[in-house]
Amino acid sequence: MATKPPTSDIDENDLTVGDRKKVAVGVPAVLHALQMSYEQMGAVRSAQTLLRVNQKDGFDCPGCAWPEEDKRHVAEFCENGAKAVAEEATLRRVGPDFFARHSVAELRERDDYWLGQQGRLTHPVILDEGATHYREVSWDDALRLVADELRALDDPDEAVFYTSGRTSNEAAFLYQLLVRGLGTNNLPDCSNMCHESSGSALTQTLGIGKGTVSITDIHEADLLIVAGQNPGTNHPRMLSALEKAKARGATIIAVNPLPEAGLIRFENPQTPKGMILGGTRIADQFVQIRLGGDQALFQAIGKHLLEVEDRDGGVLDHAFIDSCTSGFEEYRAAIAAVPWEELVVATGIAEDRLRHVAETVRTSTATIVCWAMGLTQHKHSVPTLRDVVNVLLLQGNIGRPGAGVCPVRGHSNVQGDRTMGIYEKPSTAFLDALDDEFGFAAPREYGYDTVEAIRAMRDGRVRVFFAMGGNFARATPDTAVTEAALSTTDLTVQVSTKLNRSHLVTGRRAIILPTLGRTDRDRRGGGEQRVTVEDSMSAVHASRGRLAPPSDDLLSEVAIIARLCRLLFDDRDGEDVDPRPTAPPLRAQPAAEEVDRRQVERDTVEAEGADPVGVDRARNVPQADWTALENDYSLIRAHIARVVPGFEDFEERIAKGRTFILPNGPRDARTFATATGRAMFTANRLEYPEIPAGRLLLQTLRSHDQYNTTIYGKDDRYRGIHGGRRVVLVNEHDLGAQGLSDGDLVDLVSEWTQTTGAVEERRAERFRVVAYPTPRGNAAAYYPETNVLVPLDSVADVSGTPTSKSVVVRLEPSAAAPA
Ligand SMILES: Nc1nc2c(c(=O)[nH]1)N[C@H]1C(S)=C(S)[C@@H](COP(=O)(O)OP(=O)(O)OC[C@H]3O[C@@H](n4cnc5c(=O)[nH]c(N)nc54)[C@H](O)[C@@H]3O)O[C@H]1N2
Ligand SMILES: Nc1nc2c(c(=O)[nH]1)N[C@H]1C(S)=C(S)[C@@H](COP(=O)(O)OP(=O)(O)OC[C@H]3O[C@@H](n4cnc5c(=O)[nH]c(N)nc54)[C@H](O)[C@@H]3O)O[C@H]1N2
Ligand SMILES: [Mo]
Repeated sequence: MATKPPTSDIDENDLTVGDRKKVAVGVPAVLHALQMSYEQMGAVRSAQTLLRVNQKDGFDCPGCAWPEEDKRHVAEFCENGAKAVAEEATLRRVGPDFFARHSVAELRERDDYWLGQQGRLTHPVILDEGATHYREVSWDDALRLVADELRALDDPDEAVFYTSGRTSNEAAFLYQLLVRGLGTNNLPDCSNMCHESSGSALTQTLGIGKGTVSITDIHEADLLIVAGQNPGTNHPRMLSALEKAKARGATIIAVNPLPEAGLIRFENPQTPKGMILGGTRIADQFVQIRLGGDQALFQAIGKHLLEVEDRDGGVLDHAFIDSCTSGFEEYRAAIAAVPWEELVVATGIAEDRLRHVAETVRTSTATIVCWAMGLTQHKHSVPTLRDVVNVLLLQGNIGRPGAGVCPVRGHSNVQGDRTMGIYEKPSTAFLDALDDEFGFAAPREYGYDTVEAIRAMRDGRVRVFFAMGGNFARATPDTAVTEAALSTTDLTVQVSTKLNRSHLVTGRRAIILPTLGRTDRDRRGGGEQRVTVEDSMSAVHASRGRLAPPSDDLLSEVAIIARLCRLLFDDRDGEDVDPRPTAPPLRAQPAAEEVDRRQVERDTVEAEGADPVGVDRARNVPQADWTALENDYSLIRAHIARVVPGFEDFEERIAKGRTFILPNGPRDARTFATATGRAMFTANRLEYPEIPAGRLLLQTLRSHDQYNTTIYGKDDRYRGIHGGRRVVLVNEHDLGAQGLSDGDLVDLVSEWTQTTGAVEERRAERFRVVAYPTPRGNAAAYYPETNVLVPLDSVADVSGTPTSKSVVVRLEPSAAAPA
């Protein structure tokens, strides 16, 4: 089943490399976004759509999770937000006729760009066992088949339910309920590959797995450190906030192996000044760090602060350290023991430069550290982020204006999905509240995260793989292993908006369930439905699409899950289910006495210490009026309000375009729900990657023309690369040392040493070498083409996140014949 992913986008003749851009955004960005919108949507729909992005009665941009400013611009979108919208609101369609024309085998030869360009999915389709083509199937038959497969499992842990971060709060909440109602916590999500390291480090040290700043804090900061992040491409609206902070006198330090355009200069297309006068220089200091050197950088900053404190005093916030933190002495001792020479080696930056950065931190009155994947996707990411927290704690930079931690999230609702319980390691408090609300006993045993799910499939322990969005086959590491793993299952189910490779790497049977996106109008139960999302700064607001959906036959994510719940939890004797959205509820809410009876049953089970999984599964299911929930999402919000802390009066608080901010102990009151009840200093052993002689450390990153595995085009304008994606950026001195020159074709071969000492090799063929100002010993190439090189077992300690920014490779002259 698993074949090599296609390499048809290698086109050496089209690929050109020009000058790098020093300015991000500006007029070319606007033109580029509009051009793509027109191509996909036409002029009228483009104007209708783009004007509604992130407006108070509009829809949440499906692009990134950066918050909206309170005073919205008329056009509150960025180039890449506009591309994300165009990609979803496209007028191109993939219907049953498309699948009749193209076999799965043929589609598997197409690259990600081609697949995405085909348009929106319009009908449920099924790939029968042994079939060569998907064929149309009714919603009823498709959902019944899924329910039957799930019911037939020997053990609910034989099913895995993935989530990508575009799913709304309402859909996410219902989805996790379905999964726990079945009896498993196998809820891996994209976050496992993304900000899991942030969550792990922040939960331990601050007692909350989220950031502690608001957009106002960004504006009011005195110093912003932006580490391991490329906002010019991935969070362009963040540049406006940084510009505002700068205008008020903030200093900005960019920490990155690459001189990314957005960090160097930025022209704001939303202000005439930005267009005409040539923009702001964003970063005051650019710290060109070695890949994986950030822990050393933050240890160096902490070391300098402590040294100056010992000498002159006046550096530390003693009142805060004494009253709000634990572990300070252990941290101080550990940092004192780290030699400066080692910090210099790990960062690749001279001691006086490191001290200069640290002096900027010392003199700052309020510091925020922002970060993204450059800090989370390394083996030692969790200790790195704990050391970020240490530095902030020294000066009391948590829980006061203009200060704090700011992990900048990826997907537009990835943070909300977690808040709604999409998590393989749910807290007992959450499960208890869920049990009480729905009268059942949710399983307590932790489920699989993304990497564990792949291992379980590989080892034949999973029969059904279900994905709520995303592109699992392409986003995950070790492509060959993952594709083989997926194909061991009996059934793969994808709820998707657009065609992608995960539809082509299937189990024995496969089903695609097309769904509505953010921009689509969602009419159910006679009314237009809204959904809600949470941004990177814990602000919750409603989102409502206005466009006519790509086909009348689409169901929302909520409707799909509600119907599955009905089939699984109500229809246990196989009675017929009326699919009409306006149908009366099949059953009323359970009577109060009935709920009480179930409560007694559950208490008995718990008192006897039995595993809830041992409960009679046929009776231990959540109780709700699924049809009513399907037809009125405010009823789901009413459940959320009773289960999830911070959502009290949910419906009222999102009325009329209002936004509310979820409670955040560290930010609101300097309260820390940690093991010590205080913000925790931690002593972390210094780690940094070792690069064997003659090898390079490869980071896999995003170009300017993609949204994760969705490829918008083949240009990476700011980095000067056009017409192709199979490039590897290498320092020119490393090229010289290896006898290679700019323009050569090479294979990338990753080398991974197993715990047994055996060395495994993985190969990605035919990449054009580009001489680029990355630190010596470091290289960069695009994801997802290079996922094939990331070993499944190469994950971050504690968080289990694949080490996508840290892959040891060697370059070999390419032997393969031209494509
Ligand atoms: N247009 C667009 N927007 C997006 C996305 C998209 O694909 N396209 N993806 C969304 C998602 S899911 C996410 S998670 C975010 C991702 O946002 P980013 O994290 O900005 O995405 P990457 O391209 O992975 O960029 C990583 C950055 O970190 C730097 N870096 C790599 N390794 C290190 C290191 O060891 N130390 C330091 N200091 N820097 C390092 C790289 O040079 C690069 O600038 O963006 C979101 N927004
Ligand atoms: N090597 C390497 N690997 C990485 C990374 C890296 O930097 N390097 N980054 C990692 C990160 S940060 C992340 S977040 C993951 C991303 O992993 P995923 O979230 O799995 O991948 P996406 O490409 O965002 O998923 C795109 C697909 O989602 C579907 N989709 C889009 N909108 C909707 C919607 O509203 N509803 C539904 N149901 N489906 C929708 C479409 O069918 C589309 O094809 O990849 C990770 N993998
Ligand atoms: Mo992400």
